[in-house]
Amino acid sequence: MKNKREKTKMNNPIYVTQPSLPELKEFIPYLEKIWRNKRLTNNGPFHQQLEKELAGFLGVPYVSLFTNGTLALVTALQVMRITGEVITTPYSFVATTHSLWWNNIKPLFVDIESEFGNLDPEKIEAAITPKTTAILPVHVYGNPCKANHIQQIADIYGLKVIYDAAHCFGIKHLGQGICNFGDLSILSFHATKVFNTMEGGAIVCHDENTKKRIDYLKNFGFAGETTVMAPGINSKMNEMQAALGLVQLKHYGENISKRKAIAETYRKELQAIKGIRVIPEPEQTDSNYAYFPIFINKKEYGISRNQLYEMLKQNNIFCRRYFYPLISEFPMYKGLESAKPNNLPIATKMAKEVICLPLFSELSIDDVLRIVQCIKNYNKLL
Ligand code: T4K
Repeated sequence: MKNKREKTKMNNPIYVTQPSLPELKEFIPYLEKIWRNKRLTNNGPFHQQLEKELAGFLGVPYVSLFTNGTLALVTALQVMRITGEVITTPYSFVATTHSLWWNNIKPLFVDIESEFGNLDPEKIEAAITPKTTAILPVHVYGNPCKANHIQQIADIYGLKVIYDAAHCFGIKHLGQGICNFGDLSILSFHATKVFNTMEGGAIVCHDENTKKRIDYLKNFGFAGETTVMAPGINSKMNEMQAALGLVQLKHYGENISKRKAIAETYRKELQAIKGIRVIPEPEQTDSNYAYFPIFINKKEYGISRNQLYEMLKQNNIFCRRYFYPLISEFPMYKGLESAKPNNLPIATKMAKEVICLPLFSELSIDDVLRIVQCIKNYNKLL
């Protein structure tokens, strides 16, 4: 018989994620420095240091920090002067398409491929119209898009490519930082991401002039004390966020190792369960193990995704159905021709089958096995 304490531990609530934080005492000296020099925001010393350190760490030329990933996306579209219509995926967090809405751009939803859930390059060309100016793909769950194929299409049609790389912190693909693909990439440093500054984000670009333009646009459009070059917005990262980022960066490697061990345990334990599909590990990629999505085939598994989701909840395991509903199903987009489910059969199916399992660096392997056991218990075929 388990004692009371062990039983309570067995039933601890487990959430889909939990932010990694350094020990408070490591952060305090940074706060003391901010208090001493009274530089709180507007490209302060920690902000400048983090931009440099991140560029080195991510293996990219330039990083511009933002207050969050959504404003980085909205600004990235303005940096490239994107207008008219943009090809994008419905299988993402709603901020991807909202960034188009905020720029008065019409989204053209294109279906995804079924292996990783990324925009399917084979379907892009058919969706291009004379008003199309860009492609906005997402490396969903941190699995790389077919970037070379997407670039080929963009080059033929003269389109810009802006990657929503919100899930991609630290990922290397084909021997380089993943944010080197396309014209621009955006990152998110939200609390739920593998690297967090509580809220935060960035645009990665390839040249100094573009970085200048980004930095003007995130600071009201100011290009000097009295010159305003465009109606920019205020989306600057502050010094506390930047300082936290500097401390977080020191612990990134150890956090990723723990995530990797968790992901490997899930992969090993779940592979034999009928009706559960796990995304394969992408080739030539150093992953960040940001998410662990599984896909439930009701017929083979025995119960539906929603039933499993509810049953896990009853066991105090709080998963998320990223990304259900599809963005194209939300009221502000569902009237669009490209949002019709028959245009998006694979995305519709994946959104119906997905559950993201808990994955964060402090999740114990015991808890992972508890989650796996629940999933096994509900499989009528076991
Ligand atoms: N593009 C993509 C592809 C994205 O996925 C996102 C954001 C963006 C763009 C926009 O980037 P940001 O503007 O956010 O930088 C979360 C996040 O809010 C969102 O950042 C993220 N994607 C999305 C996939 O997930 P929710 O609504 O699921 O978060 P929430 O608050 O329910 O948190 C999930 C669980 O995490 C909670 O059950 C408990 C835990 N949690 C959460 C927070 C915020 C904590 O333990 N502590 C916390 O502080 O959207």
